[in-house]
Amino acid sequence: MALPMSAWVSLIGTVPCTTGRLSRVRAADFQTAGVKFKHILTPQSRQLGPKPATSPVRGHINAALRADKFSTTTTLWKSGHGSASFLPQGGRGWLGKFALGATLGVTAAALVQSLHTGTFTAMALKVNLNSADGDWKEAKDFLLSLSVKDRRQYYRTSNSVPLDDIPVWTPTADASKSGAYERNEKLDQKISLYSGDITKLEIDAIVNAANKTLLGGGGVDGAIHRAAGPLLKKECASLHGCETGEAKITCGYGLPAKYVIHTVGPIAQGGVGENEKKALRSCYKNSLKTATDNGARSVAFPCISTGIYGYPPEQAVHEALATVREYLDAHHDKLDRVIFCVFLPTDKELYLQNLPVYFPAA
Ligand code: AR6
Repeated sequence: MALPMSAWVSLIGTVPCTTGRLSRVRAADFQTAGVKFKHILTPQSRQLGPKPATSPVRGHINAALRADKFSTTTTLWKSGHGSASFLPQGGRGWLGKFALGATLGVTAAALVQSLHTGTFTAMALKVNLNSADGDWKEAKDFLLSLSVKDRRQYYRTSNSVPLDDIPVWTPTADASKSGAYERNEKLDQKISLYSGDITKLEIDAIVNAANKTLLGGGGVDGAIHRAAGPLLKKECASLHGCETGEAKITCGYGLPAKYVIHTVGPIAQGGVGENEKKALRSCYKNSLKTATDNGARSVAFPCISTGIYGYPPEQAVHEALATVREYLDAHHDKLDRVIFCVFLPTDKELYLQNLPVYFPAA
């Protein structure tokens, strides 16, 4: 588009209009919640012209964002008309807008498109995932409104791993592993064993083995907070902690995962009794419930409590597998994939040995 966005804004602001979809746009909405404006593109307006695959405006702004130039309080679209007169109600409908567009040498679709892109970039300017000064609510609303493809440019980590690249676990026929569980073919495509860093997974939700403060720590908790950026800690601070065995959800911010589900495992350094077992099972169950309650269909677990909290991994693996199996038996329609993300080769071996017990081939 030849004219800069601010010029279009100024031009449109001078045209009164009462009918038509554009007249529903108010300046206050525009400034406070850009996500609402994705609705500007209605099925009808889409027919007028396709959205360009890439936006030079957005590319430019993202480059600036990467360079950390913009603060969270930057407001792009303050035109000379002031916010209240940005797009006034009253005046012409589609015909008038189209005539205006024609006069300017562009189509109405181009005007709609420029508003859509402008809204997006206005919000993008407010989102700085590298600064603790930002408004986490604004960033969260914005990020959760994006498709996976659009969210990729905000990742703070490289080499993300999409769900499609994580193979499903293939049940093996091992008679020596037969246990209490029968084969449930609906589940065969829903389980994965992934060996590597959980912060790289581009899925709906990763689970964090957190502590009761939810304010970060070492181990996988530290890795998740580092990769997500400082806004994660700000949202966590608003949750007022979490009890052992419970789970709370936040945005993933700079992570490839859309959400982080924080759960607090039992401290088992003094040994494992019924309380610790129950608490560990609650971690898995409540994390899965939190995921499904929030529409997250792919979830990855680290080996909760088996690091700093000292739960013996060879015992924890049974609580993890049994709880996931039982949850999937009851709610398989709500989840597409549950990934056991192991970090240590010894944990990988434990899961390889025990997966056939809980997800048998026959
Ligand atoms: N990706 C996947 N798994 C990982 C990663 C990673 N990037 N890093 C470590 N693990 P731990 P806990 C594995 O100690 O025992 C924190 O300070 C690791 O190999 O992270 O529940 C919290 O704030 C192990 O298998 O969690 C709490 O204070 C598993 O993650 C406390 O530690 C869990 O180890 C929680 O201790």
